[in-house]
Amino acid sequence: MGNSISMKIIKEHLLSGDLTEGNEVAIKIDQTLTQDSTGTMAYLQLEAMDIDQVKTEKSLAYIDHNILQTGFENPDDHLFIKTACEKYGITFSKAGNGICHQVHLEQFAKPGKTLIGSDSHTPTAGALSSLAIGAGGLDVAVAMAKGFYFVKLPKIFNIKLINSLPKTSNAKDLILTILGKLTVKGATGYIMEYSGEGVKSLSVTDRATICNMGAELGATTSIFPSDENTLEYLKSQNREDDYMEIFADEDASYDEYIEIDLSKIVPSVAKPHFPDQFEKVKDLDKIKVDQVAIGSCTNSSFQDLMKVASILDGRSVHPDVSLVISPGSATILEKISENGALAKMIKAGARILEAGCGPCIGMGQAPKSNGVSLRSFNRNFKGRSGTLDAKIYLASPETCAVSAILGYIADPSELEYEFEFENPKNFNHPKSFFIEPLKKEDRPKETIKGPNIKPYPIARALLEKIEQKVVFKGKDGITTDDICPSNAKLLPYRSNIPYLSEFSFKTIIDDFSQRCKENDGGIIVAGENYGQGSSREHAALIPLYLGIKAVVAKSFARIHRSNLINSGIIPLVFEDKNDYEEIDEFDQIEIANTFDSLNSKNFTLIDKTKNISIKLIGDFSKREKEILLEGGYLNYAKNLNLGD
Ligand code: MIC
Ligand code: SF4
Repeated sequence: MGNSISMKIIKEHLLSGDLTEGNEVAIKIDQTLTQDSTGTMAYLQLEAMDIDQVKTEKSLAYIDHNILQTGFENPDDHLFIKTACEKYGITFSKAGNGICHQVHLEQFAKPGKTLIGSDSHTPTAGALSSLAIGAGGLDVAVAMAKGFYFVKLPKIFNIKLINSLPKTSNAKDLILTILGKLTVKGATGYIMEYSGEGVKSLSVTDRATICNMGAELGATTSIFPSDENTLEYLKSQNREDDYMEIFADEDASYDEYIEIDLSKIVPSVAKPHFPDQFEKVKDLDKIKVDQVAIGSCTNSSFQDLMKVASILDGRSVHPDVSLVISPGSATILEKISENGALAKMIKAGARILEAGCGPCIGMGQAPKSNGVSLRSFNRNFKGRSGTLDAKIYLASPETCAVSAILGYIADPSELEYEFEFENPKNFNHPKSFFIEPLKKEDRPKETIKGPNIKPYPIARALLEKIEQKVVFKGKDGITTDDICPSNAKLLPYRSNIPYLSEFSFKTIIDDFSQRCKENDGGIIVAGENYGQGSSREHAALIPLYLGIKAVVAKSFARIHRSNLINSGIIPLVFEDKNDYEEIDEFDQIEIANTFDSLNSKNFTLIDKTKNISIKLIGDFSKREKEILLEGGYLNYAKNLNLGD
C-alpha cells in the first residue's frame, strides 16, 4: 500500500511513537505561528520554559486579532509579544500586516513542512501542502522551545473532487456543502486529504478557503497536493524555491472516501448558529440583511476581493445595509489600492477596515439588536459577533457582495457581472511590517509586561478522589466562545484570566463564576463536541482558575480536550451517552479511585444526589496520564527532549 500526502509528511517528521491509527506520535515541527489573542499566554509559558532561543526553522508572532486599541491593554500585550520575539529569535508581524493565516500562506507556508499555530485555522496552510495543525498556546510554546508536537495519529479522509465549480460558486460553497454533509464533528480524528482532477481547477487561495474551514469539521487538519497551481502561486509570491512536488501515491490507503462533483456545487449559506447549518441560497426565503461583512482568514484573498470589486463596480450598497470589507493582508490592500478595485468598493459605499480579523471575532462592527449579518467568515456561533441576539449567516464573498447590493440574501446569479482581472505576476510584499530576529548577542534579556498581564493559573495534579457539585450542565455543541466569550470588550483581557473568568458561559448563564466560587470549584457536564471552535486555551485556564476538576461530556473537540489535559483538568466521556440525562445541575458528584482508573480507562461517577452510579471512559495516552498526574504539560515538557 502506498502513502497519502499526510503520511509522507508525518513519516518524514516522526520523532517517536508507532504509526498505528489512534496512537500518539511526536512529530518534528518546522514552523510555528501565534497570534496576539492567544500569543500572550503562549509567550508567558515559553518564558517559563527557560530557553535561550526557539528550536524551529521559522517561528512567527502575528498581531491581527486585538488591533482595535480602545485602551492600553492591547498595545501593552503587543509590546510584550514583540519583546518576547526579540528575546527568543522570533519574527514579529506588526499590526496592519494582516491575518496570520493569509500572511503565512503568502510568505511562509511551504510544501512538505510541518506547522503548528495557536489558532484553530492554522490548517489554512494545507493549501500549500503543509501539514498545519491548530493547537493550544502551551503546545505551541513547547514546539518553539523543544521542536516537537504530540498528536494522536489521525485517520485519513480522502475527498476526491471531479469537474470544476460553476461561475457563481466559490470554494466556500464547496466547504459549506461538505459541512452540511459531515457536520461540525464529522471529521474529528481525521485529516481531510483532497485529490482528483477537480483539484487542478482550484487556485491555491480557493484551497486555502477549504482547508481553513476544515477546522469547522473538527478535522486535525486538511491538505491538498502540490501541483502547477502551487508552483505558479509560489512564483507570484517570489518563493519559487520553496516549491516541492508532493502528492499521494496511486495506491495510497485511506480510512474514508467521498467523491464530490464540483459542477453540482451551488451558492449556499450556513444558517445561525453553526457552520454546518447548510442551506442552498435558492431555498431560503427572502431574508433581509442589516450588515454584510467580507474578509476573515477564510475569504479575504486578492482573488476574492477582486471578485467583490467586480460585483460592486458601478453599483451602490442597499440603503439598509452596512457593508464592511477587511482585506486579508497589507499586500492585498496595497494591490487593490494600486489597481483601482478599492476605489470601486468605496464608491459603492463599502466601509473599509484595516487588514485583520475585525468583525469575525467581534472586534468592532457588532450588528444591531436582533440584526441579520451575512459574512464571508467561518464561524457563526451565538454571540461571537458581539451581539447576543444577532443572526449570523455564512456565505461566499460573491453571495455577500450581491446581497449587500440587493438588501437580502441573494444568489449571485441575480446580478450580472464579469470577473475581469489578472493576478499580479509578483505580489512584492511590503517588508516594513516585519521585525526580523536580532543577532543573538544583541537580544534583550527581559520582556516588557504591562499591568494587565497577569500570571496564568498553575495546573494542579489530579486528585485521587474528586468530590464536587455539577456547576454547569451544557447541551451539545458548547463552543469555546461560550466558555470564554470574545468580543471587543473582552479580547483586551486575554492576558488577564481572573478578569475574563467573570464572563465565562455568559452566552448561556449569568453566574458561572459565582457558582464556582460558592462551591469551591466544581464539575462541568456537557453533550457532544464540547469545546468546539477556537483553540483558545483560556477556555481551559478559566475553568482551572475557577477550580473545575473534571469535565464529563458525550464527546470533546480535539484541541479543547488537549487544552484541558495540558491544564490538569481531566476530560471524561460517558460510556453510555444516555446517562447524560441522569445528571442534573447542582447534583453532588464523586469520582473516586482516579489513579487506578487512569490505567483501566474505566471511571465510575457516583451521583450522590440521585444515588446512582454512571460509567465513564477516560482513554489517555501514557504521556497524557503523566501530564494529569504531574499537574499540567508545562512541568512535564520542561525536562523532555526528543530528537537532537
Ligand atoms: C477564532 O477564530 O475563534 C480565533 C479567535 O481565531 C481563535 C483564537 C482565539 O480565540 O484567540 C481560534 O480560531 O483559535
Ligand atoms: Fe481571525 Fe476570524 Fe480567522 Fe479567527 S477565524 S483567525 S478571528 S479571521
